[in-house]
Amino acid sequence: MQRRNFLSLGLSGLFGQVLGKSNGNIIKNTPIVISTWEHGVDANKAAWEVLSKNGRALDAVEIGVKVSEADPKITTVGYGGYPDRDGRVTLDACIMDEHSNCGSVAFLEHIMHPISVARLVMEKTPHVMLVGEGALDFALKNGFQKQNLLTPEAEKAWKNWLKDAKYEPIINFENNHDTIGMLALDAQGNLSGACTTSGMAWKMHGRVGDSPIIGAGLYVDNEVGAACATGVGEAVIRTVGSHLVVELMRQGKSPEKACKAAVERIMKRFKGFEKIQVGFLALNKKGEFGAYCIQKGFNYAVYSQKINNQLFDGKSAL
Ligand code: SD4
Repeated sequence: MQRRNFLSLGLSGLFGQVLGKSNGNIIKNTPIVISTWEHGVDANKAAWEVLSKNGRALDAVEIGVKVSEADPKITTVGYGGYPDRDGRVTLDACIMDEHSNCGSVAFLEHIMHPISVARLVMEKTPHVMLVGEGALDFALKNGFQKQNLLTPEAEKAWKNWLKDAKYEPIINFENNHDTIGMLALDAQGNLSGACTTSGMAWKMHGRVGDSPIIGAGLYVDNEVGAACATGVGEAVIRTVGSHLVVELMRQGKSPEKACKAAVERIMKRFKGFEKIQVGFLALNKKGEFGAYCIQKGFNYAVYSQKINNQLFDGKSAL
């Protein structure tokens, strides 16, 4: 077990980790929330506040990922996110509920909580997706404040990057702080999911990744399960990864096996997969969860009555 896991677990966590792994992550668990990477632990705490009071999974995932969006230390999501090659922070996010309602924003600037704008797109418009200026106008008209999201630290990192200005995405960027994807199953047995990111650091201005694309970065089917993705979005979009994971669960695969098959699909189709990371996380209708990724180092946080908000290491192909 890695040191950070050990430190964050405590005794009940350790028990849960063994339990989780020895059963191949097939613990019946309702409600439950799972989310990508180590910062998922703090996000899960906020989501659990909702779920443990019999709240709706949709509210839980929105409230949960907002924690990461507002944290300036997380340089891959929301405020404090690293900018594109022109020094502009542009955000992508989407949300999906148990009725297959979904909302999304992409290439959105100046708004700290793109996930809440995505939810409003879902609830207040006839559309699924708003981008760029249109998404910003919509947010401002609905009471969101315009903010500078480029922190001094992120600006410094960008200026440093400009010296070479090479676009070479780093595997497991920033010590396991990356896009947050969160999936929840509530006490009523309903699933929802959310995904939010500042995208790949130093991307071209205007680039949109998988995270706001329903089916790629996130997919929820309340009859079957939910899945989300992290890593190089271009590879995820090409395989419509999260939708693929859900469809594989529909065919009877466990969450982990479904994620593994989706990762293998990417490795078969994506030249140069050895140099990139993609990780999938999945939760089915029974509260079983699992993950799989290309490279070692992907982890995810799980919070339920039985599992005390602990980190699991995703199994990897390489
Ligand atoms: C993107 N998938 O914009 C996001 C980035 C990410 O872990 O998830 N990094 O392509």
